[in-house]
Amino acid sequence: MTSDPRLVVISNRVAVPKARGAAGAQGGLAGALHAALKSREGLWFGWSGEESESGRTGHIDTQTNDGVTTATIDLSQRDIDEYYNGYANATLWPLFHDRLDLAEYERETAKGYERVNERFAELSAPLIGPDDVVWVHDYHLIPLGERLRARGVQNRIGFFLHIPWPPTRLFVSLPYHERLVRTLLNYDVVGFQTKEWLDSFLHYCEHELGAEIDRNSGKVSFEGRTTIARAYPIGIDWDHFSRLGETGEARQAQQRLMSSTRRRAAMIGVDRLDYSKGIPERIDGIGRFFDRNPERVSDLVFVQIAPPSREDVESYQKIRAELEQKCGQINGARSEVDMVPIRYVNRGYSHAELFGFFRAAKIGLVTPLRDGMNLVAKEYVAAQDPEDPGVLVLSRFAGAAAQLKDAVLVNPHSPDDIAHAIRMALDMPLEERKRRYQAMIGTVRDDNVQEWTANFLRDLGTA
Ligand code: ADQ
Repeated sequence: MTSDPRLVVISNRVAVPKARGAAGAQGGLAGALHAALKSREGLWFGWSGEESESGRTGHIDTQTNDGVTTATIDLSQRDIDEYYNGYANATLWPLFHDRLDLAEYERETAKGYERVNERFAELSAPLIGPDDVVWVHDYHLIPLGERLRARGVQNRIGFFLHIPWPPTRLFVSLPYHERLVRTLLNYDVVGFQTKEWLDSFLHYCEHELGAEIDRNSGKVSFEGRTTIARAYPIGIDWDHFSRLGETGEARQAQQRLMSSTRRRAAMIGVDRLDYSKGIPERIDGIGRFFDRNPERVSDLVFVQIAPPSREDVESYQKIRAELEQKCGQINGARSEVDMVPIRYVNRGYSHAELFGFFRAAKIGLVTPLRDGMNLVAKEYVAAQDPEDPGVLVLSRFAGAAAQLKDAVLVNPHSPDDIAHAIRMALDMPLEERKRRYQAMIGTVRDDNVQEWTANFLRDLGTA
């Protein structure tokens, strides 16, 4: 018997546990939360992903699966347009990933965001027991804590932001930025992926709000309330992921990739199709590598796996078209009758298959322009053979770079830098590959998702 209080997780989407890993577009959050809930017989509340009017009438669909109870509501088309495609993914997501050029500021979508947060509070508050600990996730639901407090919820409520927190000079371009941050200070604990994002948040609180900050304890005191703000770098579910290597599915996937590339080294990229992931810039880097090293075109095959996401948002349609064009250009210029240098695949794979592909790939190319953490980087390292590990090429602008300093770190905006890193990785002697792998595997194994959950919930329990 565990004496831990029950955990209530509230996030935008709720993933049915069985579907885990199968649909890549679910992103890193789903797997992480499922592991946390399973150990505490928790409740997971959020949007079903379905469109209907039933959420407006208060209908909640409840299921218990694998020790986790899910309670989901549908959203109306207007809610989806304004809250999800609108404010969350066309305002906050680009702004928080430093893409002011893509951020749309519309009053209607801002109102829709507040309305859906209010509905989440209205429908989830009655499900929260007096001793439950509540953990709210991500940029879709920043105001939810304040809305729950307004309904008299006195429980400990924590919030974790999975994406970066932008520098103050960018963040202040958001209309009503102060209102958004004030709502955050209704949580007992606010967590960020890295110290860099935490520092940006504290900078805002101190300089724009005039809050009192204690950087040692992470305490932010404002108008009589205290919130703890800290960095909790998320990790992978090591126990689950590292065992996938023993499965037939992983071995088959590994074989499939290796036999199809024959003597060529495979290089892999796995991302949701998202402009923050730097995929077109990565393709430019590969093009530059081929231009600079034409004699090595036949040494390398690049596999990019990128399932579409957020297809109703215009910027996501554009990135898809841009990528198709770039891959087509390079393949047109560099293919032979029996060889295509870039394989671009628009679908998701299971985690076991990804494990196999990662293991088969001599180079993992993870080059986001901005990323809260990036779990693919950690999964790539976890899947390597310790006796003959591949090389991780990692953007210095991913949160993961703060922990994986022994990756080959690159500036993802620079095709020359990426081209140089690819060459270095291809030529890297076994001893150096092993040394880098050994320096990274400890943090990937030990700073795992269970540790992340335990650290956050420990602070929430004592806040
Ligand atoms: P994401 O932006 O979705 O997550 P990431 O951390 O890389 O990015 O997680 C992606 C997850 O989805 C990984 O587990 C990966 O294996 C899986 N995935 C990606 N492409 C896939 C494919 N084609 N098929 C199957 N699975 C695929 C957000 C933030 C990140 C942060 C996570 C967790 O943007 O910065 O690391 O949340 O906090």
